[in-house]
Amino acid sequence: MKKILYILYIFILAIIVAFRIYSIGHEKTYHTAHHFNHNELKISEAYARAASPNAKSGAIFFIIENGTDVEVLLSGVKTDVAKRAELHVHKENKNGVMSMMKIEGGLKIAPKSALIFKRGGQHIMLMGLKQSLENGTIIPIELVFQDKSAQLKITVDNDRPIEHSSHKMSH
Ligand SMILES: [Cu+2]
Repeated sequence: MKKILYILYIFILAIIVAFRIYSIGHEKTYHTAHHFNHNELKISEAYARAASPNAKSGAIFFIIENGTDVEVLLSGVKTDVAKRAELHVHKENKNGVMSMMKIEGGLKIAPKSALIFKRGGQHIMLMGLKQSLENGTIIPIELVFQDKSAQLKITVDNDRPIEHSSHKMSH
């Protein structure tokens, strides 16, 4: 009888250990897949560009990840390098012509998710540039959220190729 209890005890212990190992493996997969810093907003792959050295407007692109558990509203952008900075999106009208328009009311970023600002998609538009956007120039911008703001320094990279749609979040 004692022997049976002993075997049962070992058996239960083995199940607990096996489950623990499984959980650890599972957790790891989750973290790698999401690549979030917990409770943070993260900006990556940021760059600015202009169509030509004399252009009066330019644009900024990046990926913004919301690692927090709450929805975040990106309500606007401030910068000293242009008269105006707006959140823009490219949209196709009913005649099939692509044009840009201002995103009214800001952009919501769901918890544990990301928004990609890219060429031909959402971008930050710089209108009325006060300086030319030469490669390597660093532009200070401020992203404005509901209750906080983030100061960023964005490098101009006019030679950056257009992002592929298969862009992966991990880097
Ligand atoms: Cu635009």
